[in-house]
Amino acid sequence: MSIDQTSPAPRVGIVMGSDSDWPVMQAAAEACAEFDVVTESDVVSAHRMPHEMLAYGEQAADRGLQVIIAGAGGAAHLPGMLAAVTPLPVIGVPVPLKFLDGMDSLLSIVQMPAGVPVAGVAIGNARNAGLLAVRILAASDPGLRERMTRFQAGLRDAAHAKGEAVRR
Ligand code: RP5
Repeated sequence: MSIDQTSPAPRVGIVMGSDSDWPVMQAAAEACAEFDVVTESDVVSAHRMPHEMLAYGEQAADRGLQVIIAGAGGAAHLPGMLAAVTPLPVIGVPVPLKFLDGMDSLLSIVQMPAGVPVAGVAIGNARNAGLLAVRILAASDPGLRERMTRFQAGLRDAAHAKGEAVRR
């Protein structure tokens, strides 16, 4: 296998419990790509491949990752278990499944014990997870912070424009 030494190392790891989560989770990768933040994506199931999942979390920081985004549906233990073995910030994405509308996943992700934080976004809102990862990186990256500030100005302008449409 040849290694492409020209491609920048990923700063954000995006993992999920199953490939069935990808239609939701790809929005996180797309949000990071809007800011030219390099990501890697993979399936790392807490329940079906627990040893690989622990290895991923244990090695993530040493591999150069700075933030982990973890999505799962149902009994969504992946974000919390990764947070247990990495010092990196972990953002959990509750993926809605056929039953319970993602409430099970949301509660699994946010009800973490004191000392082991996982940041949470709304059910299915992987885009916000990507944007939060960019903000975390931007705290120590002035160029990225400037781009995030411009992005926020765009949101403000869009909201103003919506007001124009209804203002009387
Ligand atoms: C969870 O089980 C996964 O994160 C996924 O949301 C769900 C269903 O997985 P599949 O049966 O589609 O592989 O662990």
